[in-house]
Amino acid sequence: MDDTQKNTILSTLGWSDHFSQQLSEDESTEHVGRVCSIHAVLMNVWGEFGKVQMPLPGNWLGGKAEAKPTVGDWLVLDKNKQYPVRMLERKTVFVRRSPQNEKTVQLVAANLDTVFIVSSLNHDFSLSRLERYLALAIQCGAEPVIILTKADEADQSFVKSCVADAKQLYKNVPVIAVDGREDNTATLLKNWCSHGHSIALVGSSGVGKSTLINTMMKEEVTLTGAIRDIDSKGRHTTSSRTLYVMPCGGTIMDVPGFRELQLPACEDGVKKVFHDIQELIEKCAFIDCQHDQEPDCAVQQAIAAGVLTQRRVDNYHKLIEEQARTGTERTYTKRQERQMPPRPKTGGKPKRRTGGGKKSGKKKKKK
Ligand SMILES: Nc1nc2c(ncn2[C@@H]2O[C@H](COP(=O)(O)OP(=O)(O)OP(=O)(O)O)[C@@H](O)[C@H]2O)c(=O)[nH]1
Ligand SMILES: [Mg+2]
Ligand SMILES: [Zn+2]
Repeated sequence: MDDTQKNTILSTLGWSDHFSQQLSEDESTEHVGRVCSIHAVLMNVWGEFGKVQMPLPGNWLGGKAEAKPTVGDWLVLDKNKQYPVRMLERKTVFVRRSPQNEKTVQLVAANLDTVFIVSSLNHDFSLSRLERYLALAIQCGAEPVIILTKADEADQSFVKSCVADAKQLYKNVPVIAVDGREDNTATLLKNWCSHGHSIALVGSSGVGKSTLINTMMKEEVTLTGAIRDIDSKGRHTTSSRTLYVMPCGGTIMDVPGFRELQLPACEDGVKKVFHDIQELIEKCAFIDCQHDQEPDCAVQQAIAAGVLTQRRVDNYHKLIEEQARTGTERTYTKRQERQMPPRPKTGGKPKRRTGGGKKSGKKKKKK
C-alpha cells in the first residue's frame, strides 16, 4: 500500500488535524486506529494496517465511563498494533444516562459530525422524544438531522404535518421523510455523506436504522427485523454498535435501538433546543416565574397566542428537571452523600423583575 492509499484510509475514517496535532514526535499515523466495534472487552480497531482485534486493557476498565474507549474513538497503538497505548481527545461524543445505573453515563459514539435521529411515521413519532434526542445531539456537538422513515406507509397529509412539526423543534434542523429501503434515499442524504464525514444513527428499535445503513452502504451489511403490527415496536434486532465505511467515503454507525433515553447532565443542549422558551422566560415579569399562573408570563402569553404549545413547555420543564436531577456523576454523589432531597421549586412570593424586563416599571398586578 503506498502512502496516498494509507492517507486515504485514515481520512476516510475521519482522521483530521484535530487528531494529528495530538500525536507526539515519536508517535506516527502508522499506529493509530479508530474503534469500529466493541464486544465485551474486545475491540476492533481500523487503521492503515486494516482491522485488528485487541483487548481493552484491564487498567482502562475500572475508571469513569468517559475515560474508556467507545465506538468511534481514535487510539494510539503499540508498535506491533496489538494493544492500545492511549486514547486521543474526542472531537464530539454522544452520551446518554446509563440504563443500568443512573449514576453513570453511557458513551454511545465518539467523534461524530452528524447524528441522524431516526423516527418512523407511525406510533413511534413523538415530538417530545425528538426534542430529547435533539438535546443530546446538540450537547454532543454534532449536527442533528431528523430522518422520518416509513413515509411510504403513511398518509401523505400526516407525513407533511410531521415534517412541518419536526422542523419547528429546533432552528433549521433538517427533516427528511424517506422510505429507508429505497435507493434514492441515499441520494436524499448525500449532503452528509462526504469523504471523512462521520454519522451515527440513533432512535427506537424498529424505526429502520439498519435498513438505512444497508441503503447507504448499497449492500446488506447488517440484519434488519420486522416490527410488531399492533404498536410498531421493534424487536431489538441490532445488538451492538458498528462503524462502517460507506462507498461515498464517509463512515456510518449502526446503533441498537434505545429502550429508554434518560438525559445525563446536558443543560446546554436542552437550553439550545428550547431557545425560544429561553428567550420568552427573559421577558416574564417575575424573575422566578414558574410559567404557570403568574401574571405577565411571556410563556403563557405565547401559548395563548398560539405560537407555542403547552406540550413543548411541559417537555422543557421535564427535561430541565430530569437532567438536573441526575446531574453530573459528581453532583449526584455529593447530593446523596449529604442526603439532600432534589432541589425544591422556588416558593413564596414571586419577585418582579427590576429594570430591563419587559414589564418593569409597570404597576404591580395582584396575583
Ligand atoms: N415500509 C417501510 N419499511 C421500513 C422502512 N425502514 C425500515 N423498514 C422496515 O422496518 C423494520 C425494522 O427495520 P430495522 O432496520 O431492522 O430497524 P432498526 O431501527 O435497525 O431496529 P433495531 O435494530 O431493533 O434497533 C424492517 O422490517 C424494515 O424492512 C421504510 O422506510 N418503509
Ligand atoms: Mg438495527
Ligand atoms: Zn413565565
